[in-house]
Amino acid sequence: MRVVRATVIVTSPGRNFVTLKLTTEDGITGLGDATVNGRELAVAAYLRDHVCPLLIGMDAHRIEHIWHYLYRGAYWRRGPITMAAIAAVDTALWDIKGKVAGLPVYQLLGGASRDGITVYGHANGETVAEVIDQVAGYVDRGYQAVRVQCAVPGVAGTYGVAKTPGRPYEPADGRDRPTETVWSTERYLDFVPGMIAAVRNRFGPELRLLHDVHHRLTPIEAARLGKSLEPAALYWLEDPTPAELQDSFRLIRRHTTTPIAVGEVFNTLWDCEQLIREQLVDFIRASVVHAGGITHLRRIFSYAELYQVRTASHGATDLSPVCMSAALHLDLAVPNFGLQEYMPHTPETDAVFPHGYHFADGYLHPSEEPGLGVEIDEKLAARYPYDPAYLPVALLADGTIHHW
Ligand code: GCO
Ligand code: MG
Repeated sequence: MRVVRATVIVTSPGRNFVTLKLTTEDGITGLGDATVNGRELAVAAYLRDHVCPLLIGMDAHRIEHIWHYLYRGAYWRRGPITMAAIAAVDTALWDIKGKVAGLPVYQLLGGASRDGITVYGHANGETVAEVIDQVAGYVDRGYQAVRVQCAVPGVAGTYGVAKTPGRPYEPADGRDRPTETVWSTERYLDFVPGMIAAVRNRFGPELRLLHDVHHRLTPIEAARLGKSLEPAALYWLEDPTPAELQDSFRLIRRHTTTPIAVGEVFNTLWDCEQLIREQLVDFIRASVVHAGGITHLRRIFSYAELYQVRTASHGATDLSPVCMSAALHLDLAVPNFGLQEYMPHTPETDAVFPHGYHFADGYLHPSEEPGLGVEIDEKLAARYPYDPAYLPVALLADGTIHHW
């Protein structure tokens, strides 16, 4: 079953998405997400110029072989751009295989290991009272897990807090260059434990509470934060420190039992091999689009399973509904599923990517359609041309560029 067409679709229904569409000789199509927030056109070019031409004539059934052709065969391995491109090909091929088999992809991965996917929502606000209101809204809608972020007093433009209540907080919005925000570790560390304690006191012990640091602390600062958050019994503390140096998590571990989640910027197993093997983290947040597709993410999750590390895929709105759909099929099948991030897309995005996954009673459920159960309305997509946008940068008061 030969691939006869490979097209890259860039569309911006509120934010930019890059989608690969593969078509086989018998007219079956498959979709893959290739979006890298703020660097979208780099992946589009990598796909169009270097990958799509190679796919024409290949047997669409040989998913594992094609993965290695693009990875081992390329000499230049790893990195977000390469791995997002490979991910898109891989995801589209699983979609095609599911359609040919007449089965939803999770059935091809071994079938359902659970009845639904537990997801967490994002509560954020300018004040603790606003955050508490938002958490209450999620609890009312049946969520069992909520991430809490609050503007830090005296830190203008705290990342993770929506500018327009109710809209996703993170569309990259720097059009010509990144917006500049200010970061203060001192104010942050002073404020966050009290904010989270207030949420915990209001909602009791059962609700799973999460908090994302976005890599802003040094290892010892992260250790201090983890320790101070122990009474609040967080479900996880996310990205406490940049993870290039995997050893730094040993230091955090030495000081705190607060569970740690990392990995949304990881691209392969090699980015987290030590973190998992030494049990330095509790949740692995790698995603289908940024970690080489279903094939490679499944490998990461299987490795994590050996060490009792659970899955927690990134699911922000810059990952398209194609990626969300693929994540849900994998989440349903793997034995060591932990939690899935879920930020609903805007209605404009949902209209461009009609999909069958849906939220009910605190769980997300993948579509039962053959394949991934998500399509792209190309006519509608064409009405939303690429719109340049950058994520913000954070600076210290003296102008030093701080970590993402
Ligand atoms: C999350 C992430 C997002 C990212 C965004 C970057 O946990 O959802 O940290 O907030 O910053 O997806 O593109
Ligand atoms: Mg995060």
